[in-house]
Amino acid sequence: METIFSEQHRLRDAKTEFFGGELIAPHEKPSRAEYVLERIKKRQLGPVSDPQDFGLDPIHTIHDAGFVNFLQTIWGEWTTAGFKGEAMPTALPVRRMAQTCPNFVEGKLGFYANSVETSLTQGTWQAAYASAQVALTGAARLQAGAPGVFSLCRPPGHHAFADSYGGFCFLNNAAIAAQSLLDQGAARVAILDVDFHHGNGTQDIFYNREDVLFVSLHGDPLETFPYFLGHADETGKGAGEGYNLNIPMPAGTPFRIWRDALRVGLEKVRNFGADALIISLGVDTFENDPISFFKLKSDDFLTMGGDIAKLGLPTQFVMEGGYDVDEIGVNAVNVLEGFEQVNA
Ligand code: OKP
Ligand code: ZN
Repeated sequence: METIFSEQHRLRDAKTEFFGGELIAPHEKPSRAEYVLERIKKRQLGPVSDPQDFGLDPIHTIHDAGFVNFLQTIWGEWTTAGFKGEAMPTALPVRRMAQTCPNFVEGKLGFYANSVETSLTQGTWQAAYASAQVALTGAARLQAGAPGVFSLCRPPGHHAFADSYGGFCFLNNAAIAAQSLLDQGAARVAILDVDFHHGNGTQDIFYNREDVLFVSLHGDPLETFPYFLGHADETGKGAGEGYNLNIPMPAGTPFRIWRDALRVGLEKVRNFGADALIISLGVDTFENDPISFFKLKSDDFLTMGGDIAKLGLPTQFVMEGGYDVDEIGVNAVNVLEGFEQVNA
């Protein structure tokens, strides 16, 4: 399987993540992508290619123009204002508060944030832009007839909404890829999110649409990040009713139970009649992941890839989370190898 990868991911190299009342070294760091790339080379998974540059237009099909402009300009405004640390909001417009974007940088940060652990830094926009191009290039490969492709995106995307960032995410790579497949002629695209965390941004982006099915398997949002969205009764709205499926699971969930949920999700995708499948591939379901509470083992990721392959759909894997850096490479590449063993 071909991997699409951009060295520009390194430009996202924050010094701080707000965690437990402290500023810590971020979980979402450049070495994550390097571990995955190293494993791809070691296993000889296939060629590694640079992305093409599709520009801003496909990003604007998903994201609000004011939000994209904010991501491009916020670091300059923050340094001009004279702040010493990385850019983070202090006030957020929750429940019935003003929907007008403030003028001052600190207010803008609150207006466009959906969670506050994620700092904005020099280079974040460039890395997020490159990550979206990695996703778009993968989609183009499917369009050209590839049965499978891996977009090694970093930073991740599934917590980015049309007009907000958070949860280590800035641009929604999987959503941008799905829309580009539709714009190139696909009638229906399914997104299956196997990251430990609910893909709240992806759900919201497609919530009232019938041309994109969103299925997510994740930790119960009553107990874990991103909270608020990801409950089983969120099934879509208007024309999108029935095209959103959430399967939240409790702490300690082992692969045996998780795999049953996967079967339900894959059946939903099959009945939808998708032309293409995008996997939001987070491997933070791993038993040793530092911020998650599922119990998958490394071999389980091979099985997962095989189960996905049995659908027989053109499949784009888009990298999301996974934080136990020693194992993230093994686990991510196991999914891809499991997929290829069935597809071979
Ligand atoms: C991004 B992705 C835990 C706080 C969690 C944010 C996690 C973002 C995960 N106490 N902080 O879905 O892997
Ligand atoms: Zn995650």
